[in-house]
This record gives sequence, C-alpha cells and structure tokens, in this order.
Amino acid sequence: MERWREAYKLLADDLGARGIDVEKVKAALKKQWIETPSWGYGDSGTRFKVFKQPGAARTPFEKIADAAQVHKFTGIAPSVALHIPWDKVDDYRELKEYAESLGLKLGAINPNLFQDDDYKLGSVCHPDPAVRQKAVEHILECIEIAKTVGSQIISLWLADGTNYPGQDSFRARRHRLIEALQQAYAAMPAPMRLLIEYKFFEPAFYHTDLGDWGMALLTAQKLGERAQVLVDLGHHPLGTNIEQIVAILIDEGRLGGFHFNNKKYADDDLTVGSINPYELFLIFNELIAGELDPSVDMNVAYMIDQSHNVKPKIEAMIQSVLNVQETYAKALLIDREKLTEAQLAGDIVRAEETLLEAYRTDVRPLLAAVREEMGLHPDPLAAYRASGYYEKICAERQPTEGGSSGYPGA
Ligand code: PSV
Ligand code: MN
Repeated sequence: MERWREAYKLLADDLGARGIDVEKVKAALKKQWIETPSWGYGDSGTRFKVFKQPGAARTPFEKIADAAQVHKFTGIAPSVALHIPWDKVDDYRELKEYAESLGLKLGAINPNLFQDDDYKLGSVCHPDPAVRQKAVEHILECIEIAKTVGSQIISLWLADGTNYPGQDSFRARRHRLIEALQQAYAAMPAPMRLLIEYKFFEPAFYHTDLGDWGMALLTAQKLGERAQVLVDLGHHPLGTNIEQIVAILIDEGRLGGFHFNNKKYADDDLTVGSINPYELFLIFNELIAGELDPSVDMNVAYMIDQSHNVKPKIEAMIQSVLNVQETYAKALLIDREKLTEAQLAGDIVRAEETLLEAYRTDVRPLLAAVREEMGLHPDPLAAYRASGYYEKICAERQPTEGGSSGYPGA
C-alpha cells in the first residue's frame, strides 16, 4: 500500500477522534475554486530585466492552454482571468469555446488602465475629462467582453495616484473616480460584479487614489451592492492585519475577491504561502467563519495574482494552487465550537491552541485522498513534471521578440 494511504487512515482516525466530519471536509475541498491569471503564463519581468523562459505562452490561446494544465493536475483551478488588451483577440467567442474545450471557464476581466501614454496623470482620476472618458470607454469595452465570454466579474486595479505633494487635489480626483465608476457600474448587468482593488503605493509614490481597503469600500458603497472590494495580499504596508480587514469586509457584505500571492516587502508577487503561511491560515479562518455564518452573504472570487520571473510558470502556478488548497484544508479542521467556547470563557490559551491544533495538522494525506477520489494523481506537481507538457511547449514555442504577458519590461 502506498505510504500516503496508511497515513490517511491514521489521520482520518485522529480527525474523527477530534470530532471532525472528514467527509464534510473532503466535500468542501472538492468544491474549492481558484482562478489563475493569464498574465502569469507569459514572459514578464521587472523594470530591470525580463528573463525569458523557454516555452512561455505567447498568445491568449497558449495562456489558456497552460492554465488548463494547472486545472488538469490540481482539479481546482477551473477558470482563468483575462487582462485586456494583453489578451485582446478578434473573436472572444472563439476564445471562450477554446477554453471550454479544455475544461476551463473564462473568469474575471481585468481592464488595463495603466499602460497608455495618456494615463501619465491617471486614468479615471485624470484632470482631463477626455482621458477619463477614454478610461471609462475601456471599462465599458471590458464589460462587453465579459458579457460575450459569460464572465460575471470586472476586476479593477488602478495605477492612479500622484508622485509629488500638490500635484493634484485628492478630493477632486476622488470625485472624478466616483463619477467615472458610476458610469461603468450603470452599464453592468446583474449579476455582474465590479471588484475594486486597492494598493497603497506603486507606480505612484506619493499617493494612490485607491490606497487602502477603506477607500475601496467607500467607493464601492457609492456605486451599489454589486461593487465590492478585492483584497490583494501584496498590497498592504508591512504589519497590516489583513485577516481583520477580511473579517470586516465580510461583515459588510463587501468582500468580493482575493488576489493570492505573498510578500516579503511589498507587491513582490511571491508564491502564496511562501513567506507567511500562518497569515494565510488566519485569513482562511475568517473566510470559513464567514461561510458558516448564515447572517452574511458571501460570494468571493478566489484568484491568484502572481507573475513569476524566475520560476517556471506552470509549475509555480500548480505550487501556488496547492499551497492555497493545503491552507484551506488546515483551516477547515478548526474546531469552531471549541474556539467559540474558549473565546466566550476568556480562555485565551485554549482559543489559540484550537487554531494551532488545526494549523499543525499534516493534511497532505487528506489531500492525496481527495485527489484520488477526484480521479487525480495524489502528487500534482510530480504528475505534471512527468507529463512531458513542458518539453512539448519548449519545442513548439519559439520565444517572441518582447515579452508576452504585457507586463513592464516585457
Ligand atoms: C499591479 O500591482 C497588479 O499586480 C495588481 O495587483 C493587479 O491586480 C495586477 O497587476 C493586474 O493588473
Ligand atoms: Mn492584484
């Protein structure tokens, strides 16, 4: 018998003894859905250098083919986010059908409001109404694409901000932002949602127009119920309590989505769970608490936002999906009754130990069992490596002149 099967038996017994319904945990794991980003599959770099990768996807079709590999081996990454115009094609129906032929859906549509010369002073916050109009029209174009491909999410990240004190008026920019987004929101048919992402600096270094979750939330509230906040884990100052932000957004019914990644310093695009796995666990603790609370309505899109410059892209994406899965599995093992009891009794040590008991559980045999029940190989990364797909794309795809994700330097 394979080692993991024996380990699973022991673990299932142990979880049973802890009062955990293993079948319920497995059912939740089978339903997990993590979207991967098209821009994670093409060549990309920093402003210093693009290290081109053999076999990197060069077209939207190739990006989708690579995303399909991630889903094929993990079983829980059934959609891919698009970025327009990086993923612009003549026929979006054809792109959708191609994705579907590989078992994928097209997910969030991300407008690009930061790479045109006109956007030097901003997009929807720009002082010139003509530039703002251009930005709004691009969002409207993305809404049309979303309708065509059957996507229900417009995911908006703005590079808008200023570099120098006095450069522009914070409040005037805010009014322009709200006015523009109101126009876009009005064009979005239900149940399409607008996810508003925030980031505290970069590329603007003095102020960002959507600098934190408060600014994003206030903006969402000015638009309507289908405007929600997107939390990108790399977009907070060091030391920020992200799990608390998540809890409050859930409570307000405004947590719309996630961009998973990890940071050591700022928006580093490191592999999710690679630097601070316990933080990720605490975030999932809040998410599961929200899911179990009938008084809140949750519809959260879980997405990865990572562009790997030096790791092989498909492997890095599989690794990332698995890290999220493992963390979710651990958080599902939290004994919530025990936690609430300890909290109400003021038993701080017991409360914390309840979290740690789940966090310290080695869930790998459980995940292997789930994968086997889903008809997957118990070790997705090893199975991908053995599949020959990487060798195939290296042989088939000759590198492009520039990069192909559209990312800076690319
Ligand atoms: C830039 O910071 C960024 O990484 C944002 O997180 C967006 O979500 C992403 O690019 C795609 O535009
Ligand atoms: Mn992001």
